[in-house]
Amino acid sequence: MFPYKKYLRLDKFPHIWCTGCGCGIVMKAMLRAIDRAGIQKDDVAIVSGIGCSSRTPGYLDFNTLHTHHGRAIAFATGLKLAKPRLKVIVVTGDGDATAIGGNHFIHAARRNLDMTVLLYNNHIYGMTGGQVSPTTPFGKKASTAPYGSTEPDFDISNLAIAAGAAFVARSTCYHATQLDKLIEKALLKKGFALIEVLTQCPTYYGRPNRLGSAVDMLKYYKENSIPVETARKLSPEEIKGKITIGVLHDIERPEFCEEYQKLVDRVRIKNE
Ligand SMILES: Cc1ncc(C[n+]2csc(CCOP(=O)(O)OP(=O)(O)O)c2C)c(N)n1
Ligand code: SF4
Repeated sequence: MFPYKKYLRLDKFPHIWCTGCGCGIVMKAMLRAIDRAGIQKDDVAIVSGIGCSSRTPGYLDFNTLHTHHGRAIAFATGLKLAKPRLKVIVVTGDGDATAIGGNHFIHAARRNLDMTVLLYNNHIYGMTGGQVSPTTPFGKKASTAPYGSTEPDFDISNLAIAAGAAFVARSTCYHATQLDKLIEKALLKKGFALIEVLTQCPTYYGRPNRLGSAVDMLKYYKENSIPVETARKLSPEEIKGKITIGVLHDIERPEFCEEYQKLVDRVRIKNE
């Protein structure tokens, strides 16, 4: 069995997550990916905001920062610029990253800042009781939309691609082993790398929307996901309502910290 205990702060358990929550599945995939990528604990910094998903770093034995709601990427930006040798991983929720933290998210992608963002998309504000988030699908119920949301939802992966991210992948909690490989690829990528993971929240998203148990929600991911290679051969009508999974985008672009360092070096030489 994978030696999870090597990476856990066992004194912080039991965790806060509800039975059947997807957060633990993503956390374990991240640990396997770090291990496979051969990255040492002391070379990793994991930064989060506030939310059920953002509790993840508290359970992990790395350099960790649990910051303010929506500000994980802002803290991670400062950390990466001060210590560029660190592998910076941001763990965030759909509310944290695309509502209150939406500007940090798009600008980090635009700058192509070297960090891996692991975004747990459960389509809801889990921690505060199931309010609508920017990824709640149109018509789905939430505590602030008891008759169904009347807003269109963000496609987070497309948002990151449009903003300039170098690497974007999507997966689900059902596809846990694929998730390891995608996170590993993201960790090894230079630049802004996003992994959007569809994560079941049976408590505040599943229950009001009558989606069944956590297992039923996982079955939904299984039955409605299609690999990106297949999706590319289908028409928009054929992929409507489907979850496209895999590496959606992988390009080379100048990275922010390196460009910044070049500027510092140029100015230093000029002033010597
Ligand atoms: C500045 C600020 N505004 C609001 C909150 C309350 N708050 C805490 S977590 C949260 C939403 C979390 O949702 P999400 O980021 O999707 O994470 P999840 O809990 O679903 O994993 C909110 C609104 C806060 N802590 N700080
Ligand atoms: S409220 Fe939802 S996201 Fe939060 S711990 Fe429970 S199941 Fe997970």
